[in-house]
Amino acid sequence: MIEILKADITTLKVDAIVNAANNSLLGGGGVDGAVHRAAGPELLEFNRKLGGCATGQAKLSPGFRLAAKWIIHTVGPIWHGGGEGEAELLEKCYRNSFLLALSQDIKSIAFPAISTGIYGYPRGSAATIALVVMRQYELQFNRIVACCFNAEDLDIYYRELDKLRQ
Ligand code: AR6
Repeated sequence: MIEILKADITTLKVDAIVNAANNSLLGGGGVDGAVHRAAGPELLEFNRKLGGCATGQAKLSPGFRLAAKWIIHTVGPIWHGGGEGEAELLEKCYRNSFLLALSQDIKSIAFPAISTGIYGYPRGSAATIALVVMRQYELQFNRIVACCFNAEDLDIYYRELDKLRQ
């Protein structure tokens, strides 16, 4: 079941939260900064051993001080106007996060709106990609949360989900 929520993703009680990270996996601003602050310094220490992450791929760490047991770090594409494979890469972020979750027996998972902050991906088309992939994995999870950080994103997700269900 897909749930659209307005929340700080670091507060969610799910098996795994997804982090919109960068290629270093060593922290940054936005949701990544919030995840590192909430998980504690053990996360940075752990991630140093992961050797970074390519755009569109996903890597796993423990949740450390989070309520979530796991963090799936994925790296979204930087928006360059849409002609550089951004949509395919964003889709891969969602798909590879789900595949990693399935390999760990994760049953509940929350995603932020990957790439739509500092990386500049247009929010509407990013929400469509997110929801299309979420619907493909819906039956394999107890709970899939689309975690919006503001009211505008919440409206966009509800609208896009309605469109997909028509
Ligand atoms: N909970 C849920 N969503 C959040 C939170 C939060 N605590 N904080 C921000 N968002 P961004 P990106 C939303 O910029 O575009 C970092 O520096 C935010 O409103 O966090 O993928 C990384 O290290 C937006 O809708 O990620 C990378 O360098 C969404 O999360 C770069 O930013 C994604 O915004 C990644 O950029």
